[in-house]
Amino acid sequence: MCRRLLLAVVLFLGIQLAPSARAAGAESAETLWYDKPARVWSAEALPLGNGHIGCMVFGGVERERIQFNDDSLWTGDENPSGDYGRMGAYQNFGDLFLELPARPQASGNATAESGAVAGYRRELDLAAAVARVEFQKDGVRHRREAFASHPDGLIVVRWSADKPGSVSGTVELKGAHRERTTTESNTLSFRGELTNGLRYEAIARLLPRGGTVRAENGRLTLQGCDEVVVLLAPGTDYAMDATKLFRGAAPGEGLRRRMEQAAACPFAELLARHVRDYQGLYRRVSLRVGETPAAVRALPTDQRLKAYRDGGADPELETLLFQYGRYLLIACSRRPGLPANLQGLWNDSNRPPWSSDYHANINVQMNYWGAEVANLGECHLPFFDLIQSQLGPWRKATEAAREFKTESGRVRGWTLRTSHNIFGGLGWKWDKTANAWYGQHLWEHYAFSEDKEFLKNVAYPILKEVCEFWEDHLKALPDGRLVVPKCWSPEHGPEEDGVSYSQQIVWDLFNNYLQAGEVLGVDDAYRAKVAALRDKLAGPQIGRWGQLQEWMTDRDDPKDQHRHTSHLFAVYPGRQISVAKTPELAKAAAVSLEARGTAGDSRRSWTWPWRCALWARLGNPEKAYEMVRGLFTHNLLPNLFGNHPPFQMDGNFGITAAMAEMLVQSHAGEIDLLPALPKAWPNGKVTGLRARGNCTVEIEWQNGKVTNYRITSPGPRTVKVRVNGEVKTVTTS
Ligand code: FUC
Repeated sequence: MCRRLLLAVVLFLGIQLAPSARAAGAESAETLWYDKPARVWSAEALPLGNGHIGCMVFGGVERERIQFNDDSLWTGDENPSGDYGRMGAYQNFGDLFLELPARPQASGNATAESGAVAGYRRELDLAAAVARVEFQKDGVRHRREAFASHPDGLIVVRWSADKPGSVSGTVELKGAHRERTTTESNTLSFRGELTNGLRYEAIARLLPRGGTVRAENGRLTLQGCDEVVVLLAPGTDYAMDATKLFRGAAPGEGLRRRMEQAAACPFAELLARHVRDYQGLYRRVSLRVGETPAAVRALPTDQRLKAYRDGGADPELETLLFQYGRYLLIACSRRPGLPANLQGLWNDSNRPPWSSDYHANINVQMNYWGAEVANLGECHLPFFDLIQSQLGPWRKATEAAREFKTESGRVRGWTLRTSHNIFGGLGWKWDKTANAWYGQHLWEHYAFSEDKEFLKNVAYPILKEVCEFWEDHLKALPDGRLVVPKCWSPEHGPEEDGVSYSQQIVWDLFNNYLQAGEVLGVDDAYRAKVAALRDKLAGPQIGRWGQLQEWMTDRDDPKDQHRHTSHLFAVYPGRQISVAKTPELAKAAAVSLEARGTAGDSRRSWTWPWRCALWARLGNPEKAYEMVRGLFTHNLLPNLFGNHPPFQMDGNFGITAAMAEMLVQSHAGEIDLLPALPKAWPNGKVTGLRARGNCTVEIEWQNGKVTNYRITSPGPRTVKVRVNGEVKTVTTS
């Protein structure tokens, strides 16, 4: 039964089980590939993930390294001090090594250096979420495939060869915290406890075919196997629940159960189940914006990146990056699990940059900008799960803070410091309006999905609570306008009242709350109150050189290249300013954005995507495209990871969102098709992008004009669509 099902699935999905013989130029548009093993973890190794556990595959010949993570392996706690240094950090879990046997040389010394290697290739196949490594050595063709399975909850690695009995070597499992690895029949494992008491364990189990396995010096030695499948599962006792002090059951039992279940399935079945699950998300969107010349397409990805940087055209590399953002989000943000952190899920250090934390002044938000529009709404949910689970400690921290004391003595709601961990702990300066920015994500999930249960039970209560916080904390100026007191335009300028970033975000919150209340038909009186507050907020201002002011004081410097474009929030991801509704302000926003330039501090992983989306909203396709090229040219690593520097994942997620914004927009009450299509993409097709109002959009275009489009929704509905500059009212199918 199992096997028949498997065969059907394999045939149905057309899974590439043997993609090795590839003609030059026939590279899949959805594959990253290289002709050398990775040496540098962040720049060259290739990421896999099941939404919760993941790994980086190096593709070594003599010694394959698979560095792995679990998104809950964190030090730290509730951190009442708010001191960033004590907030804790995301930790490396460890490594799995597969090593070829050392060969005796003429001198008789054993050494790992041996025969010549030919036909080397390593790849990451985004269409199947599988990493593959192949090479020929001593007359044997070796093949290693790895994937991280969401349905089976573990990482699966298969090492096979084209000649029977040719898989020999050692398998090692090493923890990143000096644990002792134990061996028991075909199993390696280690366990430990972090300084905060978090318990963790990792298990690797070998399933050999043919040959022998024996334990030796804490490692397993394979001799003359036809192939071996390694199942790898890390886990912790983290529970996303403050009432349980963020701890649950010790991980061992669950890991062993998963191992047993997976060990009973043939590799092909594990693979088919994984691919079916993954493609259920990944295949929803397809994108073509042009054809890459065959000679360029045939190059390894790192060489293609170089050619692109030299000014070459490679539209398929652009769509590869677009899909890579979707791939990465599926790989690191699925229920049950934590949301994508600064490095997504992938971390090889116990002291990662910025603790690999959740940064609330742009980074974590950007991670999720593409979730809805790129048709991965489910991947947005771990972010909301984390927010909900942290509310208790965040309320407590807010109540205890000097900054938020009120005259009545009562503190309602919560807000955030710039960084946070997974135990309710906050770190560094307060980023007061981050609460409202988080609220935007909750609203947007509803706006795209129209999931009323979600709106009622999850989004609305949080939006209302954050409105109450701001009701209590806005300050009235002598002229009656309301301002956010003593705030900071992220990492730029003085702390003062009425900073544009904060004003715009609170406007966005109030507006989202009002719409949410209207949809649910609740809280009329409170809605009237919030509407009045919104209309009194000090609004965006145009300054002395025609720019959109970053502060109430007109002090913007036209030469400023600061990386943050916080005062343009109202254009994207907000919707207070638009070309159609507020043309003067939109013009001023363009002046500010142009002045920020693209040099110096403006070159960061996340700056290009934000500016790309901003230009897309401002209706400037060539500028938007310049930002796509800028990211490729200045802030991508050979494995196409965003580079802040160092490696930071926001740029990958952000560029997917921004490219989508060039193709479809739906923030202004209509579905705008190809609102910012650059000359570089004259002909193309996109399917599966989402628009607000639970719509799915397909567009074909030729010579820059829409030639065909289809808007679908679960039931027929009337929507306004802007097509080739003309607004039409259509009924969806
Ligand atoms: C914000 C940014 C930095 C960096 C850090 C992780 O503070 O200003 O550029 O991305 O987050």
